[in-house]
Order: sequence, then C-alpha cells, then structure tokens
Amino acid sequence: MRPSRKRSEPFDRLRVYLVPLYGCYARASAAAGLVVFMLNGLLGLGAAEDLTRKPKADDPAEHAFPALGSAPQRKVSVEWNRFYDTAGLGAILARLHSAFPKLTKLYSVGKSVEGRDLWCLELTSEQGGDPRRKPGMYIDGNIHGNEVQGGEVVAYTAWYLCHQYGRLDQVTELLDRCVFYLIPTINPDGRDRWLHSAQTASTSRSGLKPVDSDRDGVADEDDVDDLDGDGSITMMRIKDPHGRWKPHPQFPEYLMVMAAPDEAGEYSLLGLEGYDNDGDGQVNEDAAGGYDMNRNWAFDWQPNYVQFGSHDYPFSLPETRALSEFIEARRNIAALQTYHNAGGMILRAPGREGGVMRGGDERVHQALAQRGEKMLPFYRSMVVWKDLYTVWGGEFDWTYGALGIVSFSNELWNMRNLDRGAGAPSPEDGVAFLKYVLMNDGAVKWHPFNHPTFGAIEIGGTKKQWSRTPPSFLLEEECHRNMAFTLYHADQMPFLRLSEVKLEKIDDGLFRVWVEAENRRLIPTRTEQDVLNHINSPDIISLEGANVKVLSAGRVIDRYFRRVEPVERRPERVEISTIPGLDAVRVQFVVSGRGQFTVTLDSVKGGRIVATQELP
Ligand SMILES: [Ca+2]
Ligand SMILES: [Ca+2]
Ligand SMILES: [Ca+2]
Ligand SMILES: [Ca+2]
Ligand SMILES: [Zn+2]
Repeated sequence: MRPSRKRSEPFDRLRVYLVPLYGCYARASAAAGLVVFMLNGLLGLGAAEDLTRKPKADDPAEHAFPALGSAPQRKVSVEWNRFYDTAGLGAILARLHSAFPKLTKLYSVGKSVEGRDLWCLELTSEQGGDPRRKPGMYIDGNIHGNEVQGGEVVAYTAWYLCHQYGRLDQVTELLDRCVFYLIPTINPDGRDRWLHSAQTASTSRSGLKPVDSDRDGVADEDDVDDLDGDGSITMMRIKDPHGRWKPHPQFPEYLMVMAAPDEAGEYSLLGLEGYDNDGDGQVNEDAAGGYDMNRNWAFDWQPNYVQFGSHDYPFSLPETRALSEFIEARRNIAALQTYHNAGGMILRAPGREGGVMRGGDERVHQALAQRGEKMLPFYRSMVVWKDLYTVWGGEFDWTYGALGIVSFSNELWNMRNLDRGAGAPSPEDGVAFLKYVLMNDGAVKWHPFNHPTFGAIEIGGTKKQWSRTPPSFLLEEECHRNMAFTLYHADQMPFLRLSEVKLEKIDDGLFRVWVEAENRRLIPTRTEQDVLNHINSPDIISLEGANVKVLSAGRVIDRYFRRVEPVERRPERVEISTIPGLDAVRVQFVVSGRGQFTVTLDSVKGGRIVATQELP
C-alpha cells in the first residue's frame, strides 16, 4: 500500500524541518524577529500603539473552559490560592449549601471556647436512602490552630463533590453510596488568632481556653508581641562579639548560620519578637491558651506531666467533647481523616509504642496509605510513635482504638515541593526560592529596633506562612491531591451486596436457602479492633416471610464441602462478626412454607440490603 504513504511525504518532510526549529528557541525567535522587522519595513508601520481598540471587558468566567480535574461550571466560585478565616470557611459552606440544597445539610456540631461554631457540611445524594445507614466518611482539619490549610482542603472537598456530582460517575456513585461529614476547622479560635494577628508558623497551635502555663497565678499574660507592627512575628538578634551566629555569606539579608567552632560569631539570637509583658524577667513565657487539643482524646490519655498539653482530663475542652459526641453518635462512620501540617505524611495509629493497631487493620491501613504515596508526591506512609514521635490521647488513636474506625492524619505540605529535587531543600535552597520564586514575599529583612530590655537589636526572619503552608500557587494542588486520597479512602469503605440467594429443594415445602453477602471494597464492615472489643453490633443476615418458617441456620465454613456451623438460637437471624474486605460470607437457612420471603443484610457500617425471593 505505497500510494498513501507517498502522498503524506511532503508533510513528513515539513515536520522533520519544524521539529528542530521548535527545539531551538534561539534560532526560532531570531528568525521571527527578522520577519517582523522586514514586515514593519515593508508596511511602513511606526512604533505607536493603537489605543482606541480594546477587547470587551466581559466576565472572563463566561469564556472559561475546564482544565482536567475541576468543574467547568461553578455555581459557587471560590479561589483556592489563599486562606480563609472561620467566617470565610463558614461562608463557603453556606454558599455551597444554598447552591446544592439537595446534596447538603449544614449544621453546627458545637461551639469553641470563644463561642465560634464548629460547622459541619453533611454531603450525600438523596439516592440510597437514609444517610445514617450509608457508610460515613468523617473529615476534619486544623485541630492545631496554626495548621490552617487543612481547612481549605476540607472546604475544597465540599466544593468539589458538590460540583462534580452528576458529572463524574465516580463522584456520583460515591455520594449515592456514602455520606461525608466535613468539618473544615475544629479549632476555629486558634485559626482566627493565627490568621488575624501577628504569629509565626508554629504559634497559635492551642485553642483559647486560658491556661496559666508558667504557674504565676495569671493566665496568658505574656504572649509574643509584634514589636515593629508589621504584622509578622519574626526573630530578634543582637550584635554580640561572643555570639555564635553570623549572617549567611550568600544571603545576609535573610539567613543566619552558626559560626564555625573556631570562628568568632557576630550575633546572639533572642527568640521570637516580644516584650516581657509582666516584668517577671522572662519574655513570651505564657502565650494564649497553652494546651494541645490533639492530646485531649480519651484513648491512651496521660496527664500533663507525661504528655504536655493534654489538659485537665479527656474531653475537658468543649471542641473535643462536642466532636467526640458527634462521631460516637454516628456509628456508620467507617473512615476518618484529620488534616494537620506539615511534612508530607500519611500517619496512622498507634501514637505510642505498644499502642493498639491490630494486624488485619494494619494491613488495611498500609494498603490505603501505599496508594496515597503514589497520589501525593513526597508524602510518606508512617506510624506515629515509630516514625514521628509519641502522642498520648491523640484524635485518631481514639477514633481507631475506641471506635474501630480506619483513620488517617495527613501532615500537609512538604518543602521538597520547592524545587522537587532528589532530597530535602537546604536552607539556601529555601532562601533562593523565597528570593527568586516568591520575590521575597515570605521574608522580613533584618532591620533595627530599640527594645526596652535588650536595647539596640534587629528584627527579621520569615513570615508565618513560610515552611508549614504552601505558597498560593501550590495550595490548590495540595487541596486536590489530598482530597483525592481521602476520596479513595472513602471509596474503600464497605460496599455490600447480597450476591447470591439460592434455593435448594429438600422435600415438598422444605428448602435450603444459600445466602452469600459480599463486600466489594477493602475496608471490612468491622475492623479487628471493633470485633475484638465488641464496639459495634455484629452484622446480621436474617430471613423472614409471612408463610415461611426458619427451622435452622448456620454459617457456611466451607462452601465446597458445604460444611455449616449451626446457629444455636434464633435461626432466623444469623450474626456475622465481620465481612472482610474484598471477600464474602455465606449463610445457610433451612426453611419450610411457601410464598415470598426476604433476606436482609444489616450492617452498622455497611448499610441495610434486602433481597426478595419466593418459595415455589
Ligand atoms: Ca502565667
Ligand atoms: Ca513584627
Ligand atoms: Ca514575662
Ligand atoms: Ca511578650
Ligand atoms: Zn498538627
């Protein structure tokens, strides 16, 4: 078939000619410049611009087309390249709720110390019946006040699910089958303090119940202070011939380094910006709050002298109390994610050495997290106590340990995203990113200040958004990828069906009914922790009919040899401890009678499934 080949030859030649031209920018632009120069010469055009004609100033959104992964039409427009305070996150949820009233319910789960609501957007479709009987995915963020972007990830998830329902089959099926409980911020006081006032990347972690951290009889009397009123809490340094620090030779305006052991330094560091507000001889020794909401949960809880920040007793804080009651009341919650920052981690229990994580449950968590590592560049699957540090009374230790929920905590944002190189960026790489990519937004140059205690000092360093949260243009990516992992986690919640209801005649009016109940996803209906501790009711497969009597029943322990372990009592109702992931359980009933009967599979986390059949 040569002729057609021959016809295309001139095009092939053209392509061969064009490819190197594209590949060599210098040559292409030189050639284009020459052409423009020649045209201008020929047409006699001057350099003056025509200022009379303009494009129409339409709404650009009316001319927008989708990039993959996001909604083309946006009933609710939100920019995901910035942070929102508690009222802002609430406003996003409120707008979503009024734009998608059939998909959403919006309510407050409780109030914070300062009286801010813990807003929850409940999201599911009207398909598939009672939301309380659908497998539930609980997602929260920002338990540490400074770890703000969890709030945006959760709000993004709400926004994305609302807009993609009915457009992407995967999302439609997910909302038909499951229910989402989305609480963007569970520490709204700490969040607002971090966003509204001068802070560092790590301050305002606590909630705002006053605590006398230094036990001088007064609570919260000496926090950081924005000395120069520039909206940032940075570092204080003082010229000191005996100091161990010196400006970085390459980046002296921003970066300090330790002097070599045999080298004289130039500066001493004096800590975070601030005064000794109460004149006790210490600076910034008792900040607002002074506890850790993620150490206040009633599993492996330890008092403050063992676990700093655990507060008075488990659930002593209004936020953790309200959230625990909310979660505990929804036994359909089978999966949970709680977003923190930073470091790029997919964390799982246990929080302490020797803490609880059952073997089978560990394998489920591992499989999910391994998928997550592929979805989240630079994120690593980790166990808290072993790979990070010991946590007593953490949120997901309680949700897994006390409730048997498959739980993760993602530590959002990894600094490796700065240059996406082979290893972690050095301080110099970080400063280069600040300088060349962020045009120095993120840094405060060292500048003089006259301090009442220290005298002539200098203030400077990085802004609070640096190091623990992504810059604007990477924030939407962080939101989407983490949401995608959490939707995958949600999709692996138990997905049950009665895959077989088969009749076998024994005699006239006497039958065996073989029932198979299948779980088409990875997460079992009840985790090992749940089964071993009798946390939730077992799954139940029952059979009933107006003219049908169940004579006996049993669990099938070998379907090929038809071995059945009989049920001692109430044969119409067989208890199943769990339906494992991607597996099935089988039950055999012996029945007499005639007419219609129903088989019901009832699972706390897997829902209620009914099949109807008839005895001949
Ligand atoms: Ca105090
Ligand atoms: Ca300042
Ligand atoms: Ca003080
Ligand atoms: Ca102070
Ligand atoms: Zn945290």
